[in-house]
Amino acid sequence: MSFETISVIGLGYIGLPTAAVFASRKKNVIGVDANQQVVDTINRGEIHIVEPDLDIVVRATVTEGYLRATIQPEPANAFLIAVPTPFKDAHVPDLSYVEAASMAIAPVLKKGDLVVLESTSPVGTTEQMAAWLASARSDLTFPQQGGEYSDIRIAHCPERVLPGHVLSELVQNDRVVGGMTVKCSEMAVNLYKTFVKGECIITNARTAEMCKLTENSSRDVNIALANELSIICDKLNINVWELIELANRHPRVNILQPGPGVGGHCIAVDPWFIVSNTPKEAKLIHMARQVNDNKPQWVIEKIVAKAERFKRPVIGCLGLTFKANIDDLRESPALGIVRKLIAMDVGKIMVCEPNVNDGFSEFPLCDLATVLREADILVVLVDHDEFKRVDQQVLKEKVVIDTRGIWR
Ligand code: SAJ
Repeated sequence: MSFETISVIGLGYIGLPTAAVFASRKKNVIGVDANQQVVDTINRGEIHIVEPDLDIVVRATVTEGYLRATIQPEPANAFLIAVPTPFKDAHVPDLSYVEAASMAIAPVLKKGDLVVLESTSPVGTTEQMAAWLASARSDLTFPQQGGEYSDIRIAHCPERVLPGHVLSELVQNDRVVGGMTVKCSEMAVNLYKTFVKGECIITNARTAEMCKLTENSSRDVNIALANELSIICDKLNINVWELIELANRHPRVNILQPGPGVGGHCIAVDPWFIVSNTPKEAKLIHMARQVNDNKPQWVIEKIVAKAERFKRPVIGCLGLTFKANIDDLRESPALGIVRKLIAMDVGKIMVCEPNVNDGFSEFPLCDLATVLREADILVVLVDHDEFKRVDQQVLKEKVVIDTRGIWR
């Protein structure tokens, strides 16, 4: 199977780089997105997200005619679904985008096609997707009915790339490929081998779904331990950064770093898919989410306690993004903390975020030198490189709350 035409549904942080990488291997790629602006931007050879080098690959593949975007799905040999899987109220997974994508591609499916779900999904979503497709196309057989002889092959292959390193991780990382049958898995491996240099490891769809959720839950639980330690150490007057460095000298200990909370659209979301599936059993995973979600409030209380010593302090907040050296504000604990400080009117709030400029208008941003000069209280919320380079002499007269441990 040569996969002459590949269609990627959802051209966001995962879908667009994936589409571009297939196109860079001289595959005809049809990118599908429900947003006309996104479609127009890509067809001009431009991009709507920030990811190093992605603009170059998109411009080249659009110009050469290998990548093209459209609103309406068209026939292809393989369909990759990379749409959002957020949660609704009470942390219940919202699969409406997967359902909409399934219904959109169903009319153009034909015998022999492969459909891969890439979106991070609760266990059972791939089977649900197959059921949606089958309900729309009773003239075709799917793995749940036809087994190894089905007309359509279906697999789950979760994305695992780190924002900021997407293009290299797409190629280098191992991929877990969970087909609904063995033939489904084998076909999906053939597809990914177009560009993946890492190993493609075959399992079933449910295990592949759980594997992705486990990876991000593992990180969340480990960060929760670090965050809890930071609160304990604060009470016991111990430097948590030194403590973790020392404990990590043990050959089998590897504690992660505390911070102001866990942000981004993955680690703060995915563990809830496990909790939602198995609420009674997922005790530790649930507790870790709560520890990490409560950390911003703890930071706010620290700042308020320090502010009480002043009449109306200037509070300099350093960083807004969800982690260092990126421009992504999604689910950012730093942004949540700043918003709350402004709403509480704790003092004069000055914010420096060197990676965010155009289009941010919620409150004014200041340059680093001004914040360092004017602030009575300095709060490090993100460990951007610019902040790490600050001359520590400047900090002498200030109250410092360093949630990332960059100025130990
Ligand atoms: N964080 C800490 N302390 C740490 C590490 C991270 O507080 O020691 C915080 C960060 O500041 C940030 C949050 O956790 O707010 C998440 O950052 P991250 O770098 O851990 O992860 P993401 O969300 O950028 O990407 C993760 C990755 N998953 C794992 O490393 C297991 C990535 O490989 C996944 O593809 C991605 O989620 C995803 O799309 O699911």
